[in-house]
Amino acid sequence: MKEKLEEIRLEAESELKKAPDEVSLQNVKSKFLGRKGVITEYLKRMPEVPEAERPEMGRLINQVKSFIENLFEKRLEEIKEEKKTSMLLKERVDITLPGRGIRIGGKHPITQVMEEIISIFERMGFEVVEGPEVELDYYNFEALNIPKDHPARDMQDTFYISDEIVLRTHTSPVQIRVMEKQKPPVKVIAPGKVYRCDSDVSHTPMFHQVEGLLVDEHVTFADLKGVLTEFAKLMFGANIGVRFRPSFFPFTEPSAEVDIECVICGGKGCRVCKNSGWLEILGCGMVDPEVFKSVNYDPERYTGFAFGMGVERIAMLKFGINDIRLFFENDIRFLRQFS
Ligand code: 2NL
Repeated sequence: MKEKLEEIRLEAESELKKAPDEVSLQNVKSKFLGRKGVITEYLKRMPEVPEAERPEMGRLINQVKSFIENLFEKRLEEIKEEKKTSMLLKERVDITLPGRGIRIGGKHPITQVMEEIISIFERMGFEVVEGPEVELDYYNFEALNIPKDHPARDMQDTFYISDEIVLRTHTSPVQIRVMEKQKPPVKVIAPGKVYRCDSDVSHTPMFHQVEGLLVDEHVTFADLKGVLTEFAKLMFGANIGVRFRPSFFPFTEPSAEVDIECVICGGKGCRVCKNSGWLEILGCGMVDPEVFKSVNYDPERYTGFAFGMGVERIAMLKFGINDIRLFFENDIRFLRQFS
């Protein structure tokens, strides 16, 4: 009996030590100590043992029982530890690998060019002014000497909100509002969104404009030429050729358009400049006396010059882009090239 118990103890020891996981360990324990376990069977059969031997027998059985229980607990701890170690190995993170990095966004090319234009005129002493995009017909047309039958007021170009209210077609109305409130000297630029009912490779229903206005006593066309030549050279490089070409606007007299030497062919003639060697960048002129009359400025005392340019057009020339719609599609592959 004693020998048999020792055999059982050795068998239990070897099986417990070999158990690879919690479930099989539990099964080994049940096999020896469970309700139908080997040790339990021994305890049940105690009455068969001669009375004198029972205390000794009970002691031996309990010894084997607590041996198995202890070994079970020890092995259970081991298995848990093994499990933890293998989890840690499996989930190991190589902290020496370089990180993925965060992609920092950039300013939209139109914003960049807009800010560059504004910065050039600010350095020359112009002040930035803003105004409403939904504007009265009076400020957008009437005060600028654009009569009711002028083609620029055509239903085709202007978004009408009602008879008297429009989406501004240029930022000039901002400058009319400034002149209404303030007497000369005036030296402002008006950047912002403008709207025209037009859409193709070079026109979008909304685009950006920067207009400028300088009014004082003794302002001449030479001042206009000096300021705008300087602007063209700061924007497109000190060596760029610049020319002033006569033009017409209802709100300026005389009027001109400013061209720069073609940035693509250098003036030789190409597809972009339509073989002329020149590219138009802005329109300008001396403020028409009719405009001064509508803001109660004395046209005998004051003169001034004004100009206007499309930001998308400047950006297209600067970056060599041939389709204005790219600015509005927000394709990340296009935009990334500017950040
Ligand atoms: C262009 C031409 C121009 C003006 C805008 C202006 C404003 C006032 C009075 C007189 Cl308040 N003129 N603005 C003058 C000449 C040309 O813009 O091609 N813009 C994209």
